Amino acid sequence: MKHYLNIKDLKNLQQTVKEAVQLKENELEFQDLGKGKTICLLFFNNSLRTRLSTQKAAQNLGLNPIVMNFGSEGWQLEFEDGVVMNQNKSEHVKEAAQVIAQYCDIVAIRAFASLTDKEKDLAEIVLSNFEKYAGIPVVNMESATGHPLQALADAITMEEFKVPHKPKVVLSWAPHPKALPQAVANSFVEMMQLQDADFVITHPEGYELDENITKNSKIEYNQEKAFENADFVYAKNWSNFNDYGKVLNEDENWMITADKMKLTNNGKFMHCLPVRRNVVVADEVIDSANSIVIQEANNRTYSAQIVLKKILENL
Ligand code: AN0
Ligand code: CP
Repeated sequence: MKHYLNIKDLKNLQQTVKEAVQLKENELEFQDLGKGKTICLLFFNNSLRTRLSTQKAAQNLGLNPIVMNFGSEGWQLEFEDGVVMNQNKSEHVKEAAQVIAQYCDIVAIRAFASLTDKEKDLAEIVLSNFEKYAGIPVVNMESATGHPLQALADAITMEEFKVPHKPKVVLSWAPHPKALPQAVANSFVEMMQLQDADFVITHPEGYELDENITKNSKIEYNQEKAFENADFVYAKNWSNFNDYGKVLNEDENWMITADKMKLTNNGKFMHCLPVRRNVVVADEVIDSANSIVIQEANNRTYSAQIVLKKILENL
């Protein structure tokens, strides 16, 4: 594998999930693979899990990680061609990407959606420019439109908690006071489309995700109906895609509660974290034995590690 920008960059999701579960049993098995090699992790936004688990994954493979909080400590980058750079942007991505590529063998980038400029977000200006100018493998640590390391960790987690029948999996919108990106939901949808499952997306009317991503995935506007017999409930807020970046509905009624979880088939509760308690999910749900959010976060290490392993094997 050259780049990991989208879950579809994996040749075979099911096979990769199995490999990750195996890797987890002996995480230091490939310690020599990354020896003498470096990965730069560039963060244009905050992070807890991605930052720590990707470093851990790199170290498990013998890779040397260099982490930079680009958003707060780097020069502000210009991404447009041919502009007169007499405003607040100090450096063009053309130079920055080429320079960074001299210091490392792989570059991993977190650059959230602006949620103000839909066209630029859909064009993935940060990731695509680094891909164009760096000339080394690029890993997506949550971009404007996707979070494929999270979706792979989610797939690994569902494999570990699998049920003895075709699972019913529900992606449920949940309320949030701030406008959040669609990235996590997008990648979860794309991952579920590669699984043998009864997959349902539920959200208030008007909160449709990008049709180019949801395609013909089932949408059920009645949240309680969607929850019936679910084996996994994956909660996530996202801001409006059509009225781009807007919070149109803070409907508290969409919070994941114990009463709603009672409608499921003893369903497991999942969330990528960070999560706002008693806004997105009630304490009694996230604190219940059916909540697997901590195990899910642990799998971020093995999701990153299997991805970095595949990239290193191809260097
Ligand atoms: C981010 C998001 O919703 O995309 C990151 C999630 C992994 N969440 C927040 O900013 C709270
Ligand atoms: N789930 C996730 O990506 O968490 P962080 O934003 O803390 O990295």
